[in-house]
Formats: sequence, C-alpha cells, structure tokens
Amino acid sequence: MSERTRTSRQRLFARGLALALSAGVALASLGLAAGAFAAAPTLSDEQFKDAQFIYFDRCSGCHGTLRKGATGPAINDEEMLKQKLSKLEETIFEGTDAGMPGWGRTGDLTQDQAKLMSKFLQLPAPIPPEMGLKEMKASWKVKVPVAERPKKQQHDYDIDNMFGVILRDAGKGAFIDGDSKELVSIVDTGYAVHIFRASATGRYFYTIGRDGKVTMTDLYAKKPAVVAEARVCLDARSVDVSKYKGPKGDFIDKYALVGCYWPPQMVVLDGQTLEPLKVISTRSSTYDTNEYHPEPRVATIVASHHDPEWVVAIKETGMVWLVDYSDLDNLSMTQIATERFLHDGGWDATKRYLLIAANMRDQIAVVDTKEKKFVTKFETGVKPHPGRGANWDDPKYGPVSATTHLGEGLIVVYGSDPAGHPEHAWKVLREEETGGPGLFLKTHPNSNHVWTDATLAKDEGDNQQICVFKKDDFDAGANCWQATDRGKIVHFEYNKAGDEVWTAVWDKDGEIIVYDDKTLEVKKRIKGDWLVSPTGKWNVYNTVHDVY
Ligand code: DHE
Repeated sequence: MSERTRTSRQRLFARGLALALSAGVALASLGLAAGAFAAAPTLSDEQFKDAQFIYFDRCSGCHGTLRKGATGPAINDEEMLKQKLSKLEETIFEGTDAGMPGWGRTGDLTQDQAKLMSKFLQLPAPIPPEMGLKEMKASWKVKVPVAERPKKQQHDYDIDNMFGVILRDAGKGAFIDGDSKELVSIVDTGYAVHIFRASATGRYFYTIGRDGKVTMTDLYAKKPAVVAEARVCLDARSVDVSKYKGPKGDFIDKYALVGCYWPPQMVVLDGQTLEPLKVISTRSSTYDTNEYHPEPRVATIVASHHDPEWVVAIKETGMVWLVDYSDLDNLSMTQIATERFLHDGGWDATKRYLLIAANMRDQIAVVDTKEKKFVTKFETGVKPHPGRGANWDDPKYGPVSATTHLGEGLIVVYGSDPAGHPEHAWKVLREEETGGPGLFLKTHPNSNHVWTDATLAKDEGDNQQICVFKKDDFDAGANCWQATDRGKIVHFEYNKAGDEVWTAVWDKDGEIIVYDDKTLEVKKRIKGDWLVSPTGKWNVYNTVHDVY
C-alpha cells in the first residue's frame, strides 16, 4: 500500500469516528469501514468493529491507541505484516514471558478472537476522534444539585473507615462499611471502572472508567449515590482531586482532574458538580530526543498537600508536569524531565517526593515537588509496578520505600530519606523474592507487615498467592500462602486503624478477603452475587491522607 493510500485511509477512519462521536456513540462500539489493501488481510465491517473493541478493551492500555508502545512494545502494521498470522495468533492467545497476558489462557479471548486480532494488527491503527468541552458538557449530568445535598451525614457509618470497591466487569462501584463489613450501596460507574479516589474532605468518592466516564458519589447520603457524572475522555485511567488547604481552605473539594489515555489530554472539573472546566493537551515532545509524540497519555496523578498542584506523569514523553490549579485562566506548569514510559507511583512518607515507575525502562524516577526538580532515577528490576507504593522505617536503613515488579517476582526496597539518611537515599537496599510477577504492595504506619500479590504469575495457584514481609525482619524473606483456589489475588488496602488488610479474589464471582494484619488470620470473607470481579479497593481515610 502506498503512503498516500494509507494517509487517505486513515483520514477516512478519523472522519467516520468523528461522525459517530457526534452521534454519541462510545469509542469501543464504533463501527469503521474496513477496506482491504495489498498483502493485508481483509476484515468485514462487523469483524473490524469487533476487533477494534477487543483492542480497546485488552490491548490499547499497554500498546497505546495509536500502537506506538509503552508498557508493551509498539505494534507497527508493516512489521506485523512480516510475521505469520499463526505466530501472531499464538502470541495473543498464549502471552509472552515478557509479561503480556495470554488472553486465551486467561479465558478472555477465544481462539477465533485471537485469530481476528492477528489480522487486525496487520492493518493500520485507526485514529479515534478528538474530544473538547462541547462533547464533554453534552454528557455532563448533575443528579443531585449541591443545594439539595445533605449538610451532614445521614447514617451512622464511620465515613473514614468506609471502603470503595471496584466491581470491574459490572461497571459498578460498591461502598462497604469497614467496621461491620456490611454492603452500604452500589453505584453505576464507567465501563471497566479503573480507580477510586476520595475528595480532600473524604465526603465524595470519584471513580474513573476505562471509557473516560467520571462519577462522584456523596458518602453523606443515607444510601451513597452518584450525584454527578461526565464523560471527558474516550479512554482513561486516572483521577485525583485538589487537596491543598491553603490559608483559607479555598481548594478543598474544589476541583478534580481526570487523566485521559485518549485523546491525550487532562481535564479539570468542578469538584462539586463535575462540570468540565478546562482541557490541557499533553501532545508534546519526548524528554530525551525532543521528538514530537502524538499520544502522550496521562498515567498517575497525585495531589500535592503542600501546594495547589497536581503532579501528573505523562507516560510516553517521560515528563512529570506540576500543574498549578490556583489560577486556571493563567495556568502555570513546571515540566520536569524524568524517564520514558511513566506508569504508576505515589508519595514518599513525607509527601515531598514523587516516586514513579518508568516501567519499560526498569527504573524508579524521583521528583522533588518542593524544589520542583528532578532528583534521580535508578534501576530496580524488570518493570517496576508499585501502585501507590509502600513507605516504612527500616530498622537498619531508616525511612525506605518499595516496589513490586510486573516482569519478575521481586520486591525492591530503597532509601527515601535524603535529609536524615543521605547515604542510603535512592539506593537499592534490599531485594527479596515474592510469589511471582505482581501488581501491588501495601503497608500502613501502624503495621509491621508489607503485603504483595503475584497477580501476573502465569500458573494458576501462583497467582492466587499472597506474600507478607516483616519490616523488623525483612531478611527472613516472605511468608507466602495460597489465599484462594479460584481467580487471582489482586491489590491490598488497610483499614483506617491499620490492623486489617483487605484483598480481592479477582474473578466473575469475586470475593473480598479481610485479614487480621497481626495474626495473618482471615477475619471475614465478603461474598455476594453483587461482588462481580472486584479489583481495587480504597479506605476513605487512607486515600484522603495518602497513607501507604
Ligand atoms: Fe491499572 C492504577 C493504567 C491494568 C488495576 N493503572 C493505575 C494507574 C494507571 C493504570 C496509569 C495509576 C493511576 C493513578 O495513580 O492516578 N492499568 C493501567 C494500564 O494501562 C494497564 C496496564 C492496562 C489497561 O489496559 O488498563 C492497567 N490495572 C490494570 C489491571 O489489569 C487491573 C489489575 C484491573 C483493571 O482495572 O483492569 C488494574 N490500576 C489498577 C488499580 C490501580 C491502578 C487497582 C490503583 C492502585 C492504587 O492503589 O491506587
């Protein structure tokens, strides 16, 4: 196919998508004309539409909407055409040792779907439409106006110890009372909802769906319910709020920020109503080669407690942007060069340093948000993935932080106290094996334990393990056990007191297992037909105060 033909074909895709968007159709359900071209496979419109949905659902998170690569490698259609379809199909079905899930092995794709995807990848990536304030506002709904919301909480639950739990495949969120473990309410969120974040007062819980739908739930209501929602991206993973108190508390619960994967931009919303207020494009150049990147996606967002700022990781360009929200009309921003392929991260114990994984570079990057400067970066292991991370006082090294890894079963502990322990700061101090390649780790200042999962371990059984390390005897290695005989174990959260740990059995008939953090005994197994594919879970107090 000539370059000219390709360009006009892509323009055609874009036009088709834009038209569909104006009709209010979701990205994932858009039907695109699938023309054939020399040497490339042919797909019917229906097949192309199905493949496009599967790509959005399973592949774009790692490989990018435009297939430019990030956590997974770039997928160039010309390169794909050089490969045998049967080989591509096998990779999609079986996965790779580099950490790509085998979508057939996990039961998410059939053999026919893997075959379909192998053909889809030999076609050029369709370019989805843009999205501006006009489209966002068309989707914006205030279900309970601010004036009609209760002045005080309408129930006796301790809001600080409530948990928001993702019901991923149901596109819902559950609110559970941390004391009684009683289900308080279930709300509709976005498709394949990704994370929850609490507002600065803890009154509201915000969710972001993979389809870019953001919702806010009022925990003061007798039965917590969504009070506002909007769709501000076509693909998204992150949301956070304004946490800076300031001299007059001006910014508390004032704004929310959604980070989009597509279009590559972030959106500031009113924190009380979710009215979309401002779009900030992330299209820019890579930190090192200074080349234009068409799809720099927003990964982690962390809200500063000491400045009116969001700390935003721009994945593909390797930049951390400190976005000052004190004057949206005269927006100022500090753009800090770190490392490419930024993914997830959080604060050190003092909430001064952002510790963020550049996962395809096997590094953790450190940003000083007080001095507003890059500090350093260092290698940890194959694809670090800390979630928000874990911070504690090590008896030998002082304040440390840690990460797990997507590519190997390894926990790495490094110094994170440059003021008190400069000799250990940003140096790898401890390395211990976990149960297998994992996604998350968690601890709490009141606990002697650090919990890790092994969600990405290839073999069933291995991915059902939990491993726990003792802070006062880390060298002893992990105490690991198989916590379930179905699904996968994923993600941990402590209760407010720091004496209980909640984890999820991630499958269709999910379960939350609540452990006594001291004895490691099961305290409660929360079950119910409503508990569909639980993944992340957040305690209100710990999320407001960034306790991890
Ligand atoms: Fe996540 C955090 C992106 C797959 C559950 N995930 C994040 C963040 C990003 C991200 C950028 C950080 C948000 C922040 O802190 O502001 N996640 C992605 C992907 O791109 C990826 C690799 C593939 C995709 O297509 O989505 C991906 N994530 C997953 C999963 O498969 C998980 C286990 C279940 C799911 O929802 O699909 C999953 N991600 C989570 C959770 C967090 C998260 C629970 C928040 C951790 C926390 O403790 O706050």
